Amino acid sequence: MDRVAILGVPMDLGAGRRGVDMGPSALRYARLLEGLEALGFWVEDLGDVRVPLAETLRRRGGMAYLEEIRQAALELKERLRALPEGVFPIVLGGDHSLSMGSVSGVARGRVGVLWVDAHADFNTPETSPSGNIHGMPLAVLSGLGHPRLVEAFAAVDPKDIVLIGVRSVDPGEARLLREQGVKVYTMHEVDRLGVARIAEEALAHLEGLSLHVSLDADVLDPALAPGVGTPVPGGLSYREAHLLMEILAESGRVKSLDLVEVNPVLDERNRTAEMMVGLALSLLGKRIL
Ligand code: 5AB
Ligand code: MN
Ligand code: MN
Ligand code: MN
Repeated sequence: MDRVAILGVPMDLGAGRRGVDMGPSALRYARLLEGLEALGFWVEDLGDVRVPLAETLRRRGGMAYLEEIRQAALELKERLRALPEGVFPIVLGGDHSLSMGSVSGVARGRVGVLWVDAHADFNTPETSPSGNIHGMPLAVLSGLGHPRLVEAFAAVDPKDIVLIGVRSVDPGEARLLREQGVKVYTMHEVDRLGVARIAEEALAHLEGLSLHVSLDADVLDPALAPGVGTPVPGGLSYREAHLLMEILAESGRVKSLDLVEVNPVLDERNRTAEMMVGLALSLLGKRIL
């Protein structure tokens, strides 16, 4: 694996606040491509998936922009499907609803999903307190939720999912996670067990599977990464986040990555995007020595 493809999804239609549509620009500006090249990868930036501007659309209640989000995620899915085998895709978001397209696009047969996020993103229209679709992608991928999304994107066995860094879960969502047998490491477990043990357990839990990492910027402590729309205190430290990426890199099993939910409008001098780029480089093998 020495080729990386970058694909942006400038979408904020699934989020409650505007601005994550600028995430792909911020991540590129933080020199992702140059960093990857310095690691020795042959990198191609494939540009952005087309996403309509919120200003040109009418918002319709809960499940707002359902069809537009579906269409953008479908385009992402098709573009990932079209990549030659062995190319490592990095998808730049954009709100987390895009991961319906990224995970289903890379899932050739069974795939293990590492969802690294302050939130579980396991709501359905019935359990969601907000109606925002970026709180639903992991449920949709597991086959739960709005039929228009499930028929397009259901792609994973919930038992092949591991959540890490969680500290904000809605009541109905918690029940669904338990029912579906999703493996969840909350911040409580991060504090008790440490990230190294959790990474090793997660790799063992997903034994034999190729892995997709979906990294939501809000898993980081908001003091470190203020550029997110749904901050929750008590997140991963710089060191924990890097160690997690390094252990996953050592496994050699990660085949694709999402960098999502970076909101430059809420950031301080692009530091959240810079942090995310640093983590991506660690996941792709960057070492101190
Ligand atoms: B993110 C919340 N659970 O459903 C909801 O940033 C927040 O992709 C979802 O993790 C956060 O609206 C979605 C309250
Ligand atoms: Mn998320
Ligand atoms: Mn989140
Ligand atoms: Mn968010």
